[in-house]
Amino acid sequence: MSKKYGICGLCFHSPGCGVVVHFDEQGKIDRLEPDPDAPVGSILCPIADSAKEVIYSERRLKHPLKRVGPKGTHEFERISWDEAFDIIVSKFNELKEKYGPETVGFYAGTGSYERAFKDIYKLKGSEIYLASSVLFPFGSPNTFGVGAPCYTSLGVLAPKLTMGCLHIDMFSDVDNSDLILVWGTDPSTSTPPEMFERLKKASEEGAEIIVIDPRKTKAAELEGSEWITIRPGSDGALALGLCHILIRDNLYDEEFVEDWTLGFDEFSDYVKDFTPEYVSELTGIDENTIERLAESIADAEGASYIMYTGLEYTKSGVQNIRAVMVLWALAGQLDVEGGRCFLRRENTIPLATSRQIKTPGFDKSIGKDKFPVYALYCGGEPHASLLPKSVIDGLPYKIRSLFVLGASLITSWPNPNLWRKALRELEFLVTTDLQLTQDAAYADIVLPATTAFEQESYCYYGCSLRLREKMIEPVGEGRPSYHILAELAKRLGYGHLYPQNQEELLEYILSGSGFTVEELMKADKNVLKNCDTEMEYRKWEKGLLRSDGKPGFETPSGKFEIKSTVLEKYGYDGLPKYKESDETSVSNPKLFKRYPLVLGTGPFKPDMKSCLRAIPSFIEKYPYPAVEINESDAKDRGIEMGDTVAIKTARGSVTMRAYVTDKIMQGFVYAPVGGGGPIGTDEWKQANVNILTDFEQFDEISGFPVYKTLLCQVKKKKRKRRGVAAQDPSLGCVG
Ligand SMILES: Nc1nc2c(c(=O)[nH]1)N[C@H]1C(S)=C(S)[C@@H](COP(=O)(O)OP(=O)(O)OC[C@H]3O[C@@H](n4cnc5c(=O)[nH]c(N)nc54)[C@H](O)[C@@H]3O)O[C@H]1N2
Ligand SMILES: Nc1nc2c(c(=O)[nH]1)N[C@H]1C(S)=C(S)[C@@H](COP(=O)(O)OP(=O)(O)OC[C@H]3O[C@@H](n4cnc5c(=O)[nH]c(N)nc54)[C@H](O)[C@@H]3O)O[C@H]1N2
Ligand code: SF4
Ligand SMILES: [Mo]
Repeated sequence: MSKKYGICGLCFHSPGCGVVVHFDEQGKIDRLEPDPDAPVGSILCPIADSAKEVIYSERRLKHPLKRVGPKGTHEFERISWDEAFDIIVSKFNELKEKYGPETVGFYAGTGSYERAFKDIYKLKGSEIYLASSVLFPFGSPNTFGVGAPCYTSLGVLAPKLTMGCLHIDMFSDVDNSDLILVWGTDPSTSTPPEMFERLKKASEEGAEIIVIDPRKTKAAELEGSEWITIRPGSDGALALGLCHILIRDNLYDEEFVEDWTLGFDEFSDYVKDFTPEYVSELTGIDENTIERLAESIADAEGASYIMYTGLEYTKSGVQNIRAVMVLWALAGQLDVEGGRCFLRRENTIPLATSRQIKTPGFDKSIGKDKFPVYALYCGGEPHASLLPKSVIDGLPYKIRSLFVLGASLITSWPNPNLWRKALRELEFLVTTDLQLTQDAAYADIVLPATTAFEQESYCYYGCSLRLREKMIEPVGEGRPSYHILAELAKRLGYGHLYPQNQEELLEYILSGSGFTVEELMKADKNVLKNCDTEMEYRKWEKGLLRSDGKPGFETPSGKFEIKSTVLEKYGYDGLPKYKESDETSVSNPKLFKRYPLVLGTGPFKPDMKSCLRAIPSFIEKYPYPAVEINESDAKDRGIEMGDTVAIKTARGSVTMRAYVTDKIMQGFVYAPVGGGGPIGTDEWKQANVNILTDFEQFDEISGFPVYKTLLCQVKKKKRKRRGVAAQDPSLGCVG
């Protein structure tokens, strides 16, 4: 047995937890242990316990594959990497010649989050990483990504429009806050696990923790915490109602408003209607609690929040998040000790961007008209929700081929049948993954990727950067995604545009950072740090936020834009206005009669999407998907723990088991994402939750589907679910 210090390579959502990797006699990874001295790593998430099973899983793809069976099946034969690249390159060139380069597209999913991959293939001019420039030099602007249904609202659009910065340019100073709002996120199960540890510490030290969530997550069980249930999707109304109280009672930061904001008077007029009474009706929270919450936020010696997808997946997701940002600024909790703060720019390691590549044609980018603000901040990235229309209907023109990397379109987007149809319609599809996906059933070529344990790279933690050492050789013939694309670029004739190996990569990425590769190699645990500049607060007053060094914010007006000039320019409401989603008890009472429960969907957190679905310890613990339902809703329906139930929406029905609990509010049910793939138990394979969601309901700014506030009914099923026959065979016997 030997061991080595390194970085966990199982998930990329986290900035990379430091681990001690233990190897067995054959040099295989045996287990992981936390490394508290690493930049992040005092605790590992439960997924880390499964490292060995994931890395050496039977279901890992080990060789490139070529389709031999009909589309819709997973019948492939093994081919070499050379053959695979030859086929891909000749097909891409053929399509380029026949129909134009823009008809070949790329899609990057959450499996592409590895840091070097993100930095090297980032689109020039984009504020986010979730796409790839690899086909830009080929001539195609059509690179899609999982930023279209995830993170961009919170991470880019809302903060950029309001304050001119990104989510990652800020932090919540929870270590110093007296009050912490946990708003629409579950840090106890999200990766990395460190945030929940910090919350625990805050609660032990006497901080008040308020959880605004229709589910009682673990944060709501910490000492000194309070659980406020909210009617799903009404968070924007709550934020506006809290602003109403701050303005009504003169509890807001007048000086800030006067000197540094744009649109306060109009906003103040708009929120006049959001009285505690009205907001109570909309949110289901009683008036006293709303009053008390506003006072607490204004009075706290440092109030911060953590927030995520609970606010993103409604019709006005971006605006709701903006409303919370405005609330924080009005309450004087922006950039103060214990508040929601801006990072000091001096405390970062600036990574190189000079080799980033610009879209070859913003005008040909699909979706720039429908989601112009998304396109603006994402370097012209087309919005992936428009992909099926392009492939199936040729609108605005036909995409004929896709290279999909680390994604699962059929299980992650609403309307799986539409995506199936689109993938079937493609002339040529490549998927690249650790395992077979449902999308691969339509792939012509499947490429095997590696976990990050099998590759060299680096991890970035803001003010520090750490080398990622390869821990083991790739399993089978797997290759890191980064290298697969570098080789693709080379074979398409422009490999020189991307670093082709680790030396070139590090040399490039550190150029201009003030550090050298030699320093990185020599540093303790290969960690470079630049964290010494002291904190300063209210940075807008001191010229610490804008690139020109002037006071103010990096927005078009230089102000904190309560009313966004960019949104107005593109025809949206400038103010953070609240809109009901299309399918709620308020907006569609008729439908509510037929579907009287609110459906929320979200990642199944014991898994990392579907990575663990095939491994024995997961199957033992979670043999089937379960929908959380409140005890009284279950009782009304004669449903008991573990019963097989049908969840129905206006779109369709999905079968799961019932998880009956008092930790979810009455009227709300919560179903896991990730079923519907080709791996795992039959019950998981059949439970694609996105049969229930709606492709036609989305946030108008970000284009994000409304994944969390739809109407449904849940009924007990007596019989097991079967596949639906296309035709009833008994019909032939009638008469
Ligand atoms: N272990 C693990 N970690 C992951 C992932 C994973 O698959 N596994 N996925 C990663 C990814 S891609 C993402 S995007 C993040 C997501 O990270 P989170 O957003 O923290 O994920 P969820 O656990 O879905 O938390 C959302 C919370 O919002 C609540 N909620 C639902 N609707 C509403 C609403 O209308 N209002 C309010 N206030 N709350 C609401 C839900 O009950 C839930 O507790 O997690 C990442 N981390
Ligand atoms: N109904 C509903 N749908 C949702 C959501 C919801 O809350 N409700 N959440 C949305 C969110 S937050 C997200 S992020 C999207 C996710 O959407 P996707 O990213 O399209 O879906 P995943 O299932 O996460 O697929 C990730 C794939 O990456 C693979 N993978 C993992 N590691 C690697 C690697 O190193 N290299 C490569 N090449 N592949 C790898 C995995 O095996 C998996 O097949 O889904 C969205 N869909
Ligand atoms: S959050 Fe879990 S899986 Fe992700 S890097 Fe940390 S320990 Fe590994
Ligand atoms: Mo996500």
